[in-house]
Amino acid sequence: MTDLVYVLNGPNLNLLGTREPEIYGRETLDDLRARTQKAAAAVKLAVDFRQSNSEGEIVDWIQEARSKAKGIILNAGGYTHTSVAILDALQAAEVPVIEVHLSNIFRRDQFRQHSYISLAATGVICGLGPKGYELAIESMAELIARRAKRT
Ligand code: CA2
Repeated sequence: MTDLVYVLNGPNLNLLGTREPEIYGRETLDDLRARTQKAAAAVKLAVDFRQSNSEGEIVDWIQEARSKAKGIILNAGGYTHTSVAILDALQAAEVPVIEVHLSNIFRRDQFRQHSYISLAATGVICGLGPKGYELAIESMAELIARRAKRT
């Protein structure tokens, strides 16, 4: 059976492609979804790609991933820098987590340079724009394959 990966996107990422192209590029969230699904098909993964502006909904999806998915790729948007609740959910999820950001958060405001999410992440990709989602998919496929060999 094809392994399923949750690709979760946080607040304001639904605005992609409409404003701030100098920071976030010109691709829309739908473009990003298509790109991610294509990369997943190439490594034989299935993707459930979602976006929410609500912290609680993201926590619910992470809890759901524990039983439904083999891994989580997460761009938590602004919650990256604030959310202990999302960190707690990730730490309970017991599946590999890759944190992704379109922009290089270390070249931006100081408050963006700390991530709660990173404490639960196997790896972090930032600053590479939409390509980062493809790289996250490829790396997740390897993490899942490595885990399957252990069991
Ligand atoms: O670089 C990233 O992917 C971020 O996670 C994006 C978040 C930001 O708060 C993080 O520090 C870094 C913000 C997403 C907002 O997206 C917009 C897209 C277009 C127009 C306005 C906002």
